[in-house]
Amino acid sequence: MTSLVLYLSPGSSSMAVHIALHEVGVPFEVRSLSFARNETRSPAFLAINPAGKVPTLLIDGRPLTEVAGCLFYLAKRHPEAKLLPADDEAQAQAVSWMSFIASTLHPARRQGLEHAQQVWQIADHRLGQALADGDWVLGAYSIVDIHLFRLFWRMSKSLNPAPGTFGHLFAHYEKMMQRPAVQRTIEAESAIGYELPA
Ligand SMILES: N[C@@H](CCC(=O)N[C@@H](CS)C(=O)NCC(=O)O)C(=O)O
Repeated sequence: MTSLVLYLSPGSSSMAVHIALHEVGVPFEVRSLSFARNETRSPAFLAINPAGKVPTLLIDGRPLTEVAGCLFYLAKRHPEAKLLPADDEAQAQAVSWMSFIASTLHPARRQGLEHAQQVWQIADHRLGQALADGDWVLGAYSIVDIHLFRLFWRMSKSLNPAPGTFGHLFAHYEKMMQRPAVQRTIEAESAIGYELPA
């Protein structure tokens, strides 16, 4: 059996991979790193991931980094979990969404509130178009829903949304919160303790 070890910090980007591991239902080990104690910058961790970032997933000891890479691996390795539709165009949409989430949405808040609100409005509009074809971003539930949810879960309060804005994102968030894999992840990570900046 493949050995999986997830380096995480509660509530951070690694939460998406933690949710996917619970969705897939395979055994895995968690190693939690403290931002407050600078553990992502320790020589031991930098030897595993020179970028000093979580998530880092060890697959039989080999490191895999970046949320999108880890989610893609878990979905492909465990097709029975149905976390990625099989057809080429849907997979290209998954890459498109996860690139947009990682490169545009994730860094947006650092560029100011107004910029963040603008890009999240694009995300909300794009999500509204996607949901016209089903309950989830790609029609069927997938790793894209997990990636998008984790970032909105983290960012929604600091976006200071006016009432009635981000309607598609909030509806998606509520649906995600019903999933046992999401509930188990939040339970496990809150038990370790959040150290996220406000
Ligand atoms: N592009 C990366 C971003 C990962 C990332 O920014 N991780 C942050 C937490 S959200 C981190 O590990 N920061 C620790 C540090 O920079 O020391 C991904 O998608 O995985």
